[in-house]
Amino acid sequence: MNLEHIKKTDPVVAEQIELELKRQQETIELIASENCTSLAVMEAAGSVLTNKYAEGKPHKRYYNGCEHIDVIEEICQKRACELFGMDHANVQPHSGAQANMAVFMATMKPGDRVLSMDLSNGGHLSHGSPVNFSGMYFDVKSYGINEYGEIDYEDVRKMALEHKPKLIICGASNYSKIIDFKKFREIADEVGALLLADIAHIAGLVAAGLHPSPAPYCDFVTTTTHKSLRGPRGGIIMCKEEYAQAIDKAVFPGMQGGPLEHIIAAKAVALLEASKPEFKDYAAQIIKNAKALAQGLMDEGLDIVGGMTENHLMTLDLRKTGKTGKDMANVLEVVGITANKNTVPNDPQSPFVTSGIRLGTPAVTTRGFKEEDMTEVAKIIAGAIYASDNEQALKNLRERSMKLCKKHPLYAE
Ligand code: DSN
Repeated sequence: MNLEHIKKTDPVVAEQIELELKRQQETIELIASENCTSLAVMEAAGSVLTNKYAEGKPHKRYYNGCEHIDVIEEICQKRACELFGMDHANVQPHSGAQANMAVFMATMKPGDRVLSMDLSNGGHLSHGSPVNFSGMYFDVKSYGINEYGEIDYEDVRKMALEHKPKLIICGASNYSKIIDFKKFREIADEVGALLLADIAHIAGLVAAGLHPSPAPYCDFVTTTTHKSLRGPRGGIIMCKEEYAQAIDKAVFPGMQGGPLEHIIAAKAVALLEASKPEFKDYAAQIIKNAKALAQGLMDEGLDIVGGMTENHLMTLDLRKTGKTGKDMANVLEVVGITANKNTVPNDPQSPFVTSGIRLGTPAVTTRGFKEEDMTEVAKIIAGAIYASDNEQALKNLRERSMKLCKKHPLYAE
């Protein structure tokens, strides 16, 4: 990776970038929302487009000199609509949370009611958590998951009938089962609610046709672009044509100023990559790897919330081991595996401690890990949890994880 200029100008920052590259190369990344984007995406993100102000929409800007920016942003919008089968795309949101915020702003007034998945059951902060704008300004009712780790659609229906929300949100940041968008549509129709699918986690699987698409059923679809979709860090909102104007107005001038056109160019590159046959193979391997990891962990005697995963992620339930998510995520770091602590349903621990660890396979799949590698990863994880106080055992496990990293080099060019 070429850092020629920054090394001269700012060696302190350059050194940290190099160290971060080394960290990524030498650790097994199992944070379910992370990925390793392509060099092509990074070139776009690091391009001269960062210099340009382009408030407004293509061909309706508040600044001159946007002729190339317009072409890029239009290409990005078109690629998003084609890939996900939606009428309209706004590719300017800086993040998934801001994409969701814009949908709230476009559809509701403060105090209006929303029905969404509870954060501790796998939802997202921006779907109505009390500490987030969504929970502060809107009246939020939440559904959760049952003992099988699944959404109970009958329960969602009952809640919708009781609370009559204006907006229903489906989509999660920690849910390992297929989401039935059709059922959500039926519930939304029964109570006259609008339906938003936040597919941030599963966007890559949806793009590859390996998870049912929300497009036929949802009024709005939001996503981040940096998770399983493997693009730059950012967000996109897609919607039915009738909501296009309201969404565009909510993003700008409602919430944001100048769009990050270098990131929009990188989103365009990632969307093109995601439309290729190789990406379908990649997404299929993400799921195979997740299943192999889940099976490996269960074979080692560990519990997974809801049992076998159906997508790219799972939550390890540590309750019967007597260990916490916080401690075990730190132990995994010692053996060269990065993951995050996560609550499990009815968690006796606080959200800062937790009894679970969320694990996902998009990033390791990008590196080329296959099922047999995931079985070895499962053994390393189990070994670390069972021998968390044994320094020598952890050292040996670190050597095994390093061997896997060397077998599948990252950014070696
Ligand atoms: N922080 C993301 C995740 O880890 O799932 C959600 O925004």
